[in-house]
Amino acid sequence: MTIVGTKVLRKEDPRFLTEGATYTADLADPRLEGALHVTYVRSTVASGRIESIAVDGALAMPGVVAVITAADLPEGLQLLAGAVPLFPPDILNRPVLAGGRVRFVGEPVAAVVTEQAYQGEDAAEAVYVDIEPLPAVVDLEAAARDEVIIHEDVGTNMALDFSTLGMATGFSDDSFFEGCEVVISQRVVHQRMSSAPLEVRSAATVWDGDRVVMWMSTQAAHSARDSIAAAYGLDVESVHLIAPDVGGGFGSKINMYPEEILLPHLAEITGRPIRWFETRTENMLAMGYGRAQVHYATIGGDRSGNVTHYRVDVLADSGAYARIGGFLSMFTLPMVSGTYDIPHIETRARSFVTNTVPSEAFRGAGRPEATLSIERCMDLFAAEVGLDPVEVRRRNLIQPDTFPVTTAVGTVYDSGDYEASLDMALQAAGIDELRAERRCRREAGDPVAMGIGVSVYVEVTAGPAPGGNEFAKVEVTDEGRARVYSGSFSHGQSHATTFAMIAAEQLGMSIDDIEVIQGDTDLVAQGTGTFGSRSTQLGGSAVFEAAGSVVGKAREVAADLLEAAADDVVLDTDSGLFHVVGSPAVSKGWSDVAAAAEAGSLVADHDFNADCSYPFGTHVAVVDVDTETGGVTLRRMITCDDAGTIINPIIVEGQRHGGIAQGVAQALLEEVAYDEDGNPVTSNFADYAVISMAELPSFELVSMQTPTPNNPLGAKGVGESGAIGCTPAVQSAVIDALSPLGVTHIDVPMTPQKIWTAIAEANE
Ligand code: MCN
Repeated sequence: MTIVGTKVLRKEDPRFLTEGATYTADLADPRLEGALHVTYVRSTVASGRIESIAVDGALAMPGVVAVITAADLPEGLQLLAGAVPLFPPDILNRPVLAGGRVRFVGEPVAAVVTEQAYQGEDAAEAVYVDIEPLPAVVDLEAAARDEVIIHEDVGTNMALDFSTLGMATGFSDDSFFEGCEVVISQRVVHQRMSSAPLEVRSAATVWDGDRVVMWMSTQAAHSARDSIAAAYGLDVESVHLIAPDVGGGFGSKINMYPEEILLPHLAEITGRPIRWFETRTENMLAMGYGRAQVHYATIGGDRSGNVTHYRVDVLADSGAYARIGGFLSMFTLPMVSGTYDIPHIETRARSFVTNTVPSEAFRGAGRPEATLSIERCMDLFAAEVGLDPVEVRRRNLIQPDTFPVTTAVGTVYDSGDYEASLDMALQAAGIDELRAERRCRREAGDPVAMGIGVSVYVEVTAGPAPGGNEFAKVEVTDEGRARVYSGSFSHGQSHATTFAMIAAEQLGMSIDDIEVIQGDTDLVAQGTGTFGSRSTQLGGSAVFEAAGSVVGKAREVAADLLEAAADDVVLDTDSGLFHVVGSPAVSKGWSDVAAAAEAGSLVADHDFNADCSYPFGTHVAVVDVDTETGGVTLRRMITCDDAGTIINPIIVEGQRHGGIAQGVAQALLEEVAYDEDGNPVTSNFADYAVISMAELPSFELVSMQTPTPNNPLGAKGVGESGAIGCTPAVQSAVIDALSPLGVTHIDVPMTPQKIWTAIAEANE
């Protein structure tokens, strides 16, 4: 029966819509009865030396059980371990609680443990932290100049130079562009963005004898388990990590934070279960942000529109310590060529610490940056050679008959037809009519300027190269139903539906007969987690393979029942019945087979390993820009996103919608900002302009499916595509609208103020 590719409604929804979800902060598990609450005391200055911490006042407050500072922590809990394999040990590592030095506003300095959560809020204010302020460096490019050093013991703000790891080519001299008729340079800003999950961070823990039981809002239960085990010197079997429903992560909940790692210690010293959840403001002060890169990009080619040279210098802001943000350029560097056949490319990438929250991943994580820079350069190049930007793109696109193709930076794209996606998106947009309307309005001198922007993108999923692995186990129960145990962890992506669809099609069962179990390290033997749009191609393929193996075992049992050779027995996946080839009249169902099988034998697991895949597509944005106010109306957003074979079109549409919304947000609205002293000025949803439906049109989605040869499903990832393709298209559309006024570039987010200023400057 064909289930994959059909519009199956989400299995998750009936529970969400009737009972509601159970997030970590809502847990009513009896093991958490009598839990104490933790409130963190945070640094109020961006850079300084802690002179003293006075806790006596807080200890005397009602309900206070303990107040813990760095001085109270055992050796193994001083630094946050894990997360960053690329950095030398103990270099630029993040303390669990800041001791001598604070390096960003919001950094945890002390933990206050109270009977009730509200008592913690009061007591935290009574912890007096005397901090001697030091000069702060907030701006990435200022940090790169090393005038103010953030980690005195390291002596430089540079966290990582990717050339030393062989991941960047390095730069030759200026003769690189010799022979190019046209050379254009642009500084491209990729502002700091919050992933703003609706559920903020939260965790709870209790010791069960020598075992830690921990509930946590995470994207990766098994790696959270491993981090706890490493921090407490335990075997991984001594930690039971449970991820209940998670209300979004978008990259920010891949790795553990100090606020979480400390909880088992607090449970140990108090002998009580511990709960922690943060407020939205704490989340905005201390959960890792994404993007935060600046690129210096230069493009070169000839006057006929052929791009031959590209050079990009990546500066990445890792925040105060070297966490994920310090190495995200490893996802940027392989994708700098975009969808274009550019023979000569040079790259450099360095990450630097600043006095800001340590950066983490955010939807796209390194790839939106590569895309925005090359797409911006394509537009600038087209303007310089006097050709239509679509024409210049078309002229330079990688051709469909060349796949698998290796780009000048050595990345091997698996499959694609970039020009077909461009054609389909342009056709759906009605590009000729749009251009005609734009011409008329320009001629009429309409003060509301119309702009059209196009971006053609490719991204990498299941990265970094060469690829990754994920685990699944499938077992058929005694009643002839199936359980799928997945090492991926859905925190909004609907794996309970899509993984059930994959298993159902293999097993010839109804998806209602399939239960998907995930996010519990005692129930699922191993797992990597959900990020990098990896789950379908790796986790889904693991389910596919494991289910196939179970069918193989079941055929043996059915063969005995049918008194035939196993090789002659087939499973009719339409009916879910086993029969001898050519004799469907006599058959056995899953319940017959399960009853006859040795107990617990209809089970198989699979650790699926594959190369990365490269989804691609084209986004077209149509905007109206009010040249008197700088206000932008995004009129239309047309996208063609090719993620290979689609498992569930409804879910994929949802993923594309979410990604596009966050991509538009980056183009027009959202930016995490600090003042020059490092004080956050966007610490709640009143100051941080989270995008809403009010700013968005109804998206027009074009579908296209070019399977990848890298996995049996033919599926590529789709979770981040919207956020990658859309930002450059919107940026291009706004600049296109203003190009008759002489505006050639505006950094994202293109707020009304920035647009108004660009118009004013162009007028001057
Ligand atoms: N899918 C499909 N066919 C494909 C590809 C995907 O039907 N060819 C379906 C999948 O089966 C899955 C969903 O689409 O149900 C997303 O799959 P995939 O692209 O494999 O991505 P992951 O499941 O690994 O999810 C990660 C991705 C990332 S990296 C971020 S960030 C993100 C995103 O998913 N964060 C999200 N989507 C999110 N959606 C929600 N609601 N919340 C988040 O935090």
